[in-house]
Amino acid sequence: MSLKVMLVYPNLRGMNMLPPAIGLLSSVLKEAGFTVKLFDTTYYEKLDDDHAEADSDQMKVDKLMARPFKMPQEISLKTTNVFNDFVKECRSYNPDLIAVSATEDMFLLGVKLIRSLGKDRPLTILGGVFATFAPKLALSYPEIDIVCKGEGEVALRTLCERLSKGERYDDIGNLWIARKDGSIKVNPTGMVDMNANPRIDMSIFEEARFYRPMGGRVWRMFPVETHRGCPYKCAFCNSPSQMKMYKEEEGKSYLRRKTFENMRRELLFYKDEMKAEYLYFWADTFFSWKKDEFEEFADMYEDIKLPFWCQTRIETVTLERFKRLKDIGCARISFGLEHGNEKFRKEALDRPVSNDLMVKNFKIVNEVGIPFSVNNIMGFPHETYELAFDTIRINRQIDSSDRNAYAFTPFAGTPLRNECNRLGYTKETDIVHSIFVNGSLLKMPQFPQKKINGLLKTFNLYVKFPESRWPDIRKAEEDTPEANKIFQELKEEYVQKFWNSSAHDFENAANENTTGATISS
Ligand code: B12
Repeated sequence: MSLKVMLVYPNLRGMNMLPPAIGLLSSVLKEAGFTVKLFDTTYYEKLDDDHAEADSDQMKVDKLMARPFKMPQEISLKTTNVFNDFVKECRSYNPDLIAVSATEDMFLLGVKLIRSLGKDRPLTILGGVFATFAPKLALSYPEIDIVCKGEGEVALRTLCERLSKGERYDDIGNLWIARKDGSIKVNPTGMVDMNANPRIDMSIFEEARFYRPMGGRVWRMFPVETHRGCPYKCAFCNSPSQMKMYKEEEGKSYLRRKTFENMRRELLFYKDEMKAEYLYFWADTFFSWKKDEFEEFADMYEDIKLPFWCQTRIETVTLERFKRLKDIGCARISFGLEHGNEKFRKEALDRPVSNDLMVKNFKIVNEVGIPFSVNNIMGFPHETYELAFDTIRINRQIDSSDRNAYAFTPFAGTPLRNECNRLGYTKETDIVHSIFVNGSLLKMPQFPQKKINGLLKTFNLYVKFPESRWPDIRKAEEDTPEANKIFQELKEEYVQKFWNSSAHDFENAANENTTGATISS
């Protein structure tokens, strides 16, 4: 009997893009001859009391951050208890190893799932961004036996090989192992060869996981890997810390890309075998290509002819590049703006770019005609209510098709998390969770949570309505029945004016040229 692994993906409902790590690790394990199954919590109607009936995509629509959409009727939610189901699945499958992939927000749900198995449970391993940046904290939970710091392809396969042969596994690179005496065996961190990886295993996911809303429609959509790493240094993001970690521990740059041959093989698989309607290039900064690489990518992609989404920094925009990007199928793009005050953005967030350049480059994207959304963050340490209005003001100068504002979240391993610890807003041992439900997590005297959450709620109204309406919008910031009534009225007016009008006709036209998603099984 081959070794059996239960991959676990604790996830929130409505967080629909499928996790590349799960698909990749499944392929790696199957290629080595192991048996793999997935337990994925995405389509549970209710997870636990922390998440209630939270649906992240629907929340975006409610806050005017994304267009309303209808998931195909065939996608039905599971109304059973997620913990009972997990116990049942584990009892019948009887795995030798439980392997959880989690972001920080989802870690505690993963812990609860393992806890539901009781004391007599299989060996467990945790990987992903939280495991990478808080390995000690993760191992302080008795539910976690092993943590994978950094990339897991080689580490997980080696662990399974050793387990299947009954050999010791406490010397495997990237793994941190909890010992019975409470100490931790730490092994050095190493990088994998991206080009030696197999293609992502799609057969492990249920069919419903292939559908995701984008621009008000639901598409059959798949994630594509081009690069790993990001050349920028944003203080709220984990990616710069990942670059730093590998530089310090391995002396190498984490910023790498797949060969174009490998990318093409993956693209053709999605197009021909998975019948993709849309692709999702998840690289942090799509334009972190070296000189002439984008042109090479564009030539390779040209005949794939599938619409795609990507994200990049506004500094990387040029008219010539973006015309080519549109020509080859870019149907939507996201940019992080994050904060509208130039000085604050540079000093507190380590994003040195001028407002003038941003506004100028956003105009280029409009000129080319690629619909785009702009990501903003509110509630940074040291930020104030007044400073947050600079973010609203700059968004008013940008003709984006959509925009969003999220609460700053102090993720472990980021420079701003260290600042939050220093200021006493967070402790080393805090784990961020329920961010979609709770909004801002920081209790800051100069910018109280209520004020941050009020601005997040009304952000799109402030950006799109004339300033003469701001006194009404201010009333809607509160969380009282009267304020919520005003908010609902303003929201209806917003939908009428800005979503039901002919604004961004090019986007509607682009959508009409494609077939909408349907589910066949
Ligand atoms: C694609 C992506 C998504 C996808 C898929 C998410 C997922 N869980 O995989 C979607 C769109 C759903 C998404 C959503 C969100 N994301 Co996101 N996302 C990314 C992105 C751009 C790439 C991740 C990725 O797929 N990489 C490719 C795979 C192959 O690598 P990997 O996931 O790192 O996995 C490797 C290792 O970590 C390890 N590993 C992973 N799992 C396991 C498990 C085991 C057992 C082992 C041994 C190893 C292992 O091996 C893998 C292969 O080397 C990263 C940024 C980045 N560059 O990492 C942000 C990132 C992960 N996202 C982030 C955030 C904040 C979010 C959201 C909260 C955003 C939001 N406000 O909506 C949600 C949370 C979703 C959730 N439920 O987990 C943060 C996480 C911060 C944190 N510390 O938790 C990141 C790091 C970006 C950032 N700004 O810093 N995201």
